[in-house]
Amino acid sequence: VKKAALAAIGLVAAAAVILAIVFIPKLMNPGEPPATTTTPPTATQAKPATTEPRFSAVLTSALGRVEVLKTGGTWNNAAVGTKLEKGDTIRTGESAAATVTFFDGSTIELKFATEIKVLELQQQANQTTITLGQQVGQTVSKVAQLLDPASRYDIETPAAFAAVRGSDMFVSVEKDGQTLVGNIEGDIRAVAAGMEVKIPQGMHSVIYPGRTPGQPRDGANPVIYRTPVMIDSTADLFDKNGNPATGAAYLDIQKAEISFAMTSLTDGEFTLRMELKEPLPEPSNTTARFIEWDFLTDLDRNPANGFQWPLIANDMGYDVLVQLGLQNGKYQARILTISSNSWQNVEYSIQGNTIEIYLEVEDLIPSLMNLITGPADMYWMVATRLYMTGDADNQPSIIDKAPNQGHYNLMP
Ligand SMILES: [Ca+2]
Ligand SMILES: [Ca+2]
Ligand SMILES: [Ca+2]
Repeated sequence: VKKAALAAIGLVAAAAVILAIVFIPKLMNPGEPPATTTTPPTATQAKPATTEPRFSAVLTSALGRVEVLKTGGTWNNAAVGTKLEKGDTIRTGESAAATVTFFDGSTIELKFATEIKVLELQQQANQTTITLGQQVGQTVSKVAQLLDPASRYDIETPAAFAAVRGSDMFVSVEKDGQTLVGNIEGDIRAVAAGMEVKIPQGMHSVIYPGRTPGQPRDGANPVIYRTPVMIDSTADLFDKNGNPATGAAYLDIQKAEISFAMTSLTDGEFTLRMELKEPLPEPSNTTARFIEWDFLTDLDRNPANGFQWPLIANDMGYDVLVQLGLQNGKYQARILTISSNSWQNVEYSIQGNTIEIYLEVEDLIPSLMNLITGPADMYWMVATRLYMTGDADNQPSIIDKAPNQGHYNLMP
């Protein structure tokens, strides 16, 4: 209520400034007759103030380059006090920030290089509707206590629909549409591909375009480091001698990506993601002795340390292998630390053709921590291997890897 009252005062103040600008010439020249016109004003020309949309939004803080695009217009610099209506778009420059305050007292803070469009601003009785489209960038929404349970404050992104019901929400949209919705406080939901996920306070969900929301993970507004999305041409399977081979499409890597959600200077979580050409097999649906989907990392960027296997690991000496394995009718995800030859189970999910494995920073074994100078320093790649028999030489029968040469940096 207090928030709303303050915003209302802000709105009135902003309106007063606008009115003052409009009426100052008249006040300064009280005796001057009205401007001469050759035609009398028509009904369409005369626009009484009462037809102004009541349910607007105002730019209440602006730092650096902030621009507004009015419906049918062009981008113009926007100053504090600029009014936004349904259909308007606002964006911030590379080192800019802005805050928009809505008629009900809710605010949205735009961080740098962020663009949002006002899709809906409405109020009927106590029921308010605010819908924003967030194309790119990062925002924090602080939503006024919604009086009516039917009230809505929603943000649409290229990948998802994020809903707040009286709380603080973080939304981050990357250039490819990948969306992160974080719950700073209160009741936050992410909806995508027909599925709604409630995000607990202090957690976030990542939504890839065209996918359902990812399960909530730690951190309301983590800093995300990502590798580029690795695109691996399909039908590029090979055998233990490196010759082209054919095999099930669930061995054929299509895409992969490693991301690190940093929640504090000393904590965070890795998400290792791999998309195959077809859904992973039912455990009973394979005659292979063993199948693995691997994520390999060279923590110290030193090919001389760790495991070298150019057929699988290209130019890396990998220090950690993270593996989803299928053996004896059972899936299991594990992490292998090469230096100590120790295995440890980790959390994973399989959704159709997509594998995700989740690693906490502490999973990377404290003894290895001194190898890591920061997430930006890690080299990654992915591989699949199928073993038909317990070959004496333990060579996989079918392999794919991405990239086919070299490796990916977590942060370029
Ligand atoms: Ca492939
Ligand atoms: Ca190494
Ligand atoms: Ca490949």
